[in-house]
Amino acid sequence: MPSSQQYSVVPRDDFPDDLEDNPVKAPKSIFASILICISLLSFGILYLTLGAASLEPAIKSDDEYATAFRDHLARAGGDEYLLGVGKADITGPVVEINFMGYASLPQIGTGLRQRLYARTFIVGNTAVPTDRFVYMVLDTANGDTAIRNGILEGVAALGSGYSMYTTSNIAVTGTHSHSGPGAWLNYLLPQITSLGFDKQSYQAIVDGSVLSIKRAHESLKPGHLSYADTTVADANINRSLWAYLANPAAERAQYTSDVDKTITMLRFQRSVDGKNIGVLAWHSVHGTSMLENNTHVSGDNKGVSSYLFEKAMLSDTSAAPGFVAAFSQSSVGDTTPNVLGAWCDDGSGKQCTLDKSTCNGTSQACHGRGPAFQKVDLGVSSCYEIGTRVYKAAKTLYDKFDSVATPVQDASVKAYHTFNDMTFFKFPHSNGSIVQTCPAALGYAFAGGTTDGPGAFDFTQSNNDSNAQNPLWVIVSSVLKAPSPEQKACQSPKPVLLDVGELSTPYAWSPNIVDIQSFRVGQFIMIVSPSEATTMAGRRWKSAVAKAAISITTTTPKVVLGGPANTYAHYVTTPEEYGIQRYEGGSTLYGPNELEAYMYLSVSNLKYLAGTTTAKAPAGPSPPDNRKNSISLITGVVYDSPIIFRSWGDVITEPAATYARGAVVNATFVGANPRNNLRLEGTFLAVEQLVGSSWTTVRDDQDWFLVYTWKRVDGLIGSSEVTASWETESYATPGTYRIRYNGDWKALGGKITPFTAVSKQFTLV
Ligand SMILES: *[C@@H]1O[C@H](CO)[C@@H](O)[C@H](O)[C@H]1NC(C)=O
Ligand SMILES: *[C@@H]1O[C@H](CO)[C@@H](O)[C@H](O)[C@H]1NC(C)=O
Ligand SMILES: *[C@@H]1O[C@H](CO)[C@@H](O)[C@H](O)[C@H]1NC(C)=O
Ligand SMILES: *[C@@H]1O[C@H](CO)[C@@H](O)[C@H](O)[C@H]1NC(C)=O
Ligand SMILES: *[C@@H]1O[C@H](CO)[C@@H](O)[C@H](O)[C@H]1NC(C)=O
Ligand SMILES: CC(=O)N[C@H]1CO[C@H](CO)[C@@H](O)[C@@H]1O
Repeated sequence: MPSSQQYSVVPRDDFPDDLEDNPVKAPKSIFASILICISLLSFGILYLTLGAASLEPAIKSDDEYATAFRDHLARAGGDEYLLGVGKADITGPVVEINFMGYASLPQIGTGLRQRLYARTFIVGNTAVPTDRFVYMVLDTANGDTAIRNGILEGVAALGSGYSMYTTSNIAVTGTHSHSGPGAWLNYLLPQITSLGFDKQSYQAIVDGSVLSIKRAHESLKPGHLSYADTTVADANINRSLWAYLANPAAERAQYTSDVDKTITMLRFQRSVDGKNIGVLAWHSVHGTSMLENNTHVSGDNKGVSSYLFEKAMLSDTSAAPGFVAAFSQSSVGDTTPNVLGAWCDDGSGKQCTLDKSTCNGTSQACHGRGPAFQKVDLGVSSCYEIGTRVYKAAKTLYDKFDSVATPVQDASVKAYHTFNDMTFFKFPHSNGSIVQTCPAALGYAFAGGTTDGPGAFDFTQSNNDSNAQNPLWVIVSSVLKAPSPEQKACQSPKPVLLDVGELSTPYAWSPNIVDIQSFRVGQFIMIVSPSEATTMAGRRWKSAVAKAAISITTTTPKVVLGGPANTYAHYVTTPEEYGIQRYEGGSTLYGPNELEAYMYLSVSNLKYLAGTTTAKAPAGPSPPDNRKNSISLITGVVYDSPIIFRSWGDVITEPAATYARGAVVNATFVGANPRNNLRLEGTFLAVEQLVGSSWTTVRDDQDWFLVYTWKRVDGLIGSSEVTASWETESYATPGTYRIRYNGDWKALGGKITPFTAVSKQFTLV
């Protein structure tokens, strides 16, 4: 069965033509005055017709919708842009590959809870075809140099119609999920726990990302943008309060919270009928709801927020088919979704210490607790809950958007990208002194980890035994060296544990050359950060840009920050937080002046976002491309055989005859390794419902509550089994169902053959 088309997760848009040949060319001033006139008129008519009490009438038909939209548009103003959205599957190998994020050697995939996606938003100037930008949100831990290079090559290969998409205007951000396959990264350090680089894992992300750009491009149509903010009180807390408290009291007093609780939403609305094609939102919360002992692939809490939003839009008259909702990561550095605080799992019943997050002197027993931590389900319930809280706040904002949003205006669509080498990079501090950043280095606090997990890349902690288990670590540890005196002084007061920026054997360990990039549409400015900014670092960075941007925008600038993007440059804290050297300070790679450097680079390059400019930012030095020379100790699939006395397509354990809603329906099949075929844009599992006399797919791999688990039965024979678990939802419809499993087995000679298996039917009451 199942070719990709059958399970296409992104309904193709209904109008594929690009409007480039037919741009809207009305002079702006005339357009604006007409808008104002219509605005006054239509408001009057609307007021008379509907009466003051029902200014936001319930909209029933598409025609009514379009009429209401035109009225709204007339009231709201705002310029017209070329807008497109696209979404595509980037789910890499879901088993036998180490997860990216916690850098925990035992955290190796065993299945799939939710497919991963690239969500792409294109904004263009209607009159100038080259003035565009492409903001991508990937369900991955971060953006990356290898991935970005692959995407740039893939887009170039799409042909001349795509020549306006370049290194300047493509931003690759990650949601910072910690529950997807790794082994796709450009630098050695994050490759260590994944045992190197895996071409399949890399290619899945690149191919899906390129497809999402293609879809976004094909959907380009004139439309309007507007933005609004809301807050979500209970979806994040600060996980490094001790460091945050080192920031000046007067500065902290300007803010009501020690984490950023804001959701900023940018709405994409097409002109033709006023339907919304997507929302791009920024919110700050770590993708660490799924715990370090979870081994099912998912998009973590941001994956849940997008899933719920897109699902709601399927039956919402305001949304066009193919609606894309992305939640881009923002000032994530010191945030955690474990909102009940960090507690000692040692029977003491105490909270971890504020300054060091330890219990009885060590960090091992200290764990953050999510809202549903009592469930002891590897974070699944807490993840769904945090994702739901953000979704609900975002949806509430969306529902009243017309009455609260600010239209984006001024036709300028601008982007720049430049590489900057942070190795002893000298620049003017805002206080007038010349200061510098340093080659990348990680401090001792890095090895201490966080309350969300005993530490990203925490391979040096504890003892020699765990190190000995990692063959790649054994290979590379011999080249470790002490930092140069210059580096030591530069990084002070950070004590250097891993001098990664001064290591290039066998190849670069961490980026010294980082991507500096920003986008602008009208007064809306996007800082694209390679590092995870802490709350206060993000605030300082955004306000420095907002202050400087007044000179280039025609109305008050609105600045957002998205990342980690384009490469993975760990964290950026304020200098005061850096002085405290908690995990985030220990992971601020380029020393105490890193934030100041980012602010300087963002502000000094703002000139490339000026509406009148045609100047391009200099390319800067090239970072190393390690795709070809990366180590890989990851073995491929050798062959599959069915379990003895069984065949492909056999069901080992059938579901029961009847289930009550809320129960878990399990079916176990003779399985094969899912790395044989990732089934991108397709599905491994499907729940089919009997409707009349035919079976209709009602759940597939994109659904949170349908879980795929793969288990090796016998390594020598090559046999395995797959369990489909449908955690039936309270909203599931009673009826007759069955479960389908789509697999692909590999023969000894390498030939891969698809097969399908179907369970017995069962009843859900
Ligand atoms: C997973 O890890 C958490 C701590 O982060 C722990 O409380 C929980 O018991 C673990 N679950 C299992 C099934 O090991
Ligand atoms: C704390 O450490 C001390 C000394 O190592 C030990 O005796 C005590 O049992 C520990 N307490 C808890 C709650 O683990
Ligand atoms: C400016 O700040 C830097 C970094 O904190 C510091 O080293 C320098 O002394 C300061 N210069 C002045 C003039 O205050
Ligand atoms: C690990 O370290 C312990 C002492 O810290 C030592 O006794 C042991 O021999 C070491 N093991 C290996 C494999 O080096
Ligand atoms: C269903 O399958 C999952 C995954 O293998 C397993 O963890 C769970 O215990 C099973 N539940 C039942 C009721 O058999
Ligand atoms: C606003 C907020 O949630 N602050 C939290 C920051 O972290 C400390 C320590 O975990 C909590 O006690 C605060 O409530």
